[in-house]
Amino acid sequence: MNTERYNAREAEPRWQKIWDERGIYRTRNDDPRPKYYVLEMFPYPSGRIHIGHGRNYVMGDVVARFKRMKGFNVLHPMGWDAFGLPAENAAIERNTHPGIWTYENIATMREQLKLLGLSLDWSREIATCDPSYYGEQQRIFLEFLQGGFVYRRESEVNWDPVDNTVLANEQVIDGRGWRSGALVERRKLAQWFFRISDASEELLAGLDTLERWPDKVRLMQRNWIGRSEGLHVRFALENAPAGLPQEIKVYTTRPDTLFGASFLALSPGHPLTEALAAADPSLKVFVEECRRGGTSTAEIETQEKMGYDTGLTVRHPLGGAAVPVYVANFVLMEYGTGAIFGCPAHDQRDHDFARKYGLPITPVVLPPDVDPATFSVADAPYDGDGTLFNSRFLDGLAVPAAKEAIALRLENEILGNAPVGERAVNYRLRDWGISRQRYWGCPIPIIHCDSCGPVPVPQDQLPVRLPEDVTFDQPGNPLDRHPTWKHVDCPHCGAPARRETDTMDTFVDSSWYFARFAAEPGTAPLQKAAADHWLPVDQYIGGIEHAILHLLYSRFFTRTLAKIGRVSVKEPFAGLFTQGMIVHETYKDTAGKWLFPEEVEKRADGSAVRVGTDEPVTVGPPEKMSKSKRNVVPPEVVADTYGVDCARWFMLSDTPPERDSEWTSAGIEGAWRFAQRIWRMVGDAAELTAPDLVAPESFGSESTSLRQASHRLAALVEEDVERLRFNVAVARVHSFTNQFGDAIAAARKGAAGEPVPADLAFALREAAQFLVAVVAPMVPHLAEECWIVLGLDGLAATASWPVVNPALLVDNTVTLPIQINGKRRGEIAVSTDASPAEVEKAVLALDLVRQALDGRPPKRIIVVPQRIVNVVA
Ligand code: ANZ
Ligand code: ZN
Repeated sequence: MNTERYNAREAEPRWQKIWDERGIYRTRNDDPRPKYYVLEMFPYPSGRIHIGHGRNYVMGDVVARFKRMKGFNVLHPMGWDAFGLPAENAAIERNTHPGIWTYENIATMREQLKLLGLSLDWSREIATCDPSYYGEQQRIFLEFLQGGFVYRRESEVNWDPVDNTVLANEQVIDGRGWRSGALVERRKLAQWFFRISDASEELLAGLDTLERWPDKVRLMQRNWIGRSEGLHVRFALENAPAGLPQEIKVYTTRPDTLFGASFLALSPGHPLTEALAAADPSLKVFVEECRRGGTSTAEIETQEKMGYDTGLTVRHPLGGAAVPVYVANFVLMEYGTGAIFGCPAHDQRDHDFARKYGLPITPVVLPPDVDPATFSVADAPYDGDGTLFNSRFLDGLAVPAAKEAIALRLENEILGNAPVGERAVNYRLRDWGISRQRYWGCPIPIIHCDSCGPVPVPQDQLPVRLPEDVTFDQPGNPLDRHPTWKHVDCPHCGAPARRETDTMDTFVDSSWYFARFAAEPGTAPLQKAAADHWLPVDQYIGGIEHAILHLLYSRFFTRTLAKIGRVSVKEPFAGLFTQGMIVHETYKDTAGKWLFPEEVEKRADGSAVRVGTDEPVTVGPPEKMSKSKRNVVPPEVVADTYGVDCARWFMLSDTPPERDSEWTSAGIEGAWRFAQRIWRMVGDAAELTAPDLVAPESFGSESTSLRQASHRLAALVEEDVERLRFNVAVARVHSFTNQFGDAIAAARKGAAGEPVPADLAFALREAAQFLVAVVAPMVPHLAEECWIVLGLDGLAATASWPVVNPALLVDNTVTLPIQINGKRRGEIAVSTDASPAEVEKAVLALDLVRQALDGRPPKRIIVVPQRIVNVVA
């Protein structure tokens, strides 16, 4: 018996060192085994990690270790999403360079991740701020540019008029600059864009092939791409000044509501608005007012509706009253045609607008089973299905039929020499603006020349490196202020020119890193053969917060890389899993200050106090672990107490992995007790049996049922891990240990000095080995220790998954009651396919039957197959 308790603190670093020295997690591309690529979304090096960050890495690690045991050549790499704004903010605060802060954090977090015992191939580690990485990204950018996937145009940015600088969306807080507090304005700036909107249809269609993605994520992407089918409708202007366009084209998805139209609205950025504003100073003021406030969609959508009556009117295309034309702040220039017709009775925004400006609200869709005489939309619009009314030839039609009827009619109506209506498909997805007016990012490799325009930096001058000698003592982009960096000669004509001082959105950095990991370390960052070998990622794991942007950009990037011949695969992630968060109670002292869990002591009566005092602590409900609320547990603390295996086990237990899970000290203690239990049982089995047992000829029912349990455990946990149902796998291990424990106790009792019967000994050994192998992906350090106790060769980390005997998976015994002279006397377990003669023989051999017969043959014996055995004595 293992009399010593399992000492995780001593064992864990020792095994980590051994794994490291033997390089067992180092992956080679030329390994002939089938490949398996498991990846967790790489972290942003923001400082330190806490145990809440660890859950997805541990899940990925279980998969990686399991797949290795199943004979795959597993790629499980790690890197750093290292560019971004927080590093610049830290640089400002601490007066250092963003790179210093970033690399310090990387060093800390790397050690912390190593503490978790993750089976990562650290030789492939990358940081996106490394010039070898971002240099390749600059090459890709230029290839995209050449392929027509990148262009430059004017677009709005958040402008801080006090600091005279562009702000990122996250630097606009309640419409004000985060440092100056000034009201933010929108300004136009020439910026670079990726043509992701051209890929809308294929990105949408591709979602259907991603069968191992959560439905929820696919739906979110579908909504984000936002395909809609509608109609372009042209309205003739009645009183437009000469020299201006004489019509307005709108996009609508509800052409059925055309007879309820009570106004048209143009976007403030619409060309007609701009033309009108040139001659109308108050319209100009209005447009400027609309420009105020940030550029984020959320901000635009929550703004109060504002309109400006242009005095223009249009004719309704099917006759009727003239309709006024407004400029309205809620109409986006970047969607549809930048102009709409408003139907206040059936749309909330139009309703708000009509109420504010006193426009008519005419209902044209009647809900089912509602009396038109009492139906009112005065207080709220109705946007559901129904039947058309107040709509001439559409009256009586259901909404879908009415859409079709009016589309047909308008397609045949002529204005000028073109149809009034034309069917159109629109996507919400906008092109991806990648220009950022920041230092800590990948420089856009372009040189601006007054005569040649934007010129690509020649290949042999890549990478364009960030200058090291920059200052953050003034607002704005240090690249722009740098005395020499941007001044270069034009690669075309040699005239003095300027470097592009914008850097790329950091989402670009994370859009191809999974392809970088495919290349062996020290080689070119993006290699077709390597990428084609490893991609797609078989299992990608990360937070739901990346359901849209990161995953969509990566899909677009991969498809575009395929189009320019850099990779063959189109979809980067074949399987996706979005894990839940780890939550923890929060604690506050009497002054309302947040406390760390280790500063709090729970009393038996349920109250909480500050450690070593009587000062009461207020306990708040579990919330996402976060530094700001101090409800975090550092991995070091766990490693020094229970060991990280217990943390790993606890993270995988109880809660389904997609749901949030609460970290409690009771939970981690439970994991610790469980680790000790496995340790004891494995020790017991080792003590009761000899290593290298040979399978006996036959097995009794006791040993057979233990063997069945062992084989079933391996088969079921395999299925659970394949489906990432870690909590179910853990529950199966628990129930197996109950049966295993009973078998050990029975063997111990029966033994009393005698050796354990050969069949049971074999089954006990097998059970111990199966148990250790099955838990090895989850508690890898403990597994190594048990491996030694069992006298097994090599490392648990490089062992194979147990070979399951399918014959032991079918439960092929049946228990038959035995009646003697009509009275139930006992039972017998027989094979389900035993013949009646075999059953008869087995029954007659039983002690209880022999005693009842007392040496005489039975008068009669009746075997009812699968049911009962009757003996007449
Ligand atoms: C008339 C109408 C009546 C509309 C009604 C809706 C309800 P989706 O489905 O997302 O494509 N729209 C069109 N272009 C717009 C723009 N640039 N800015 C703001 N709104 C715009 O939305 C299409 C609907 O959004 C269109 O259908 C249009 O309003 C509005 F009872 O036309 B609808
Ligand atoms: Zn030039």
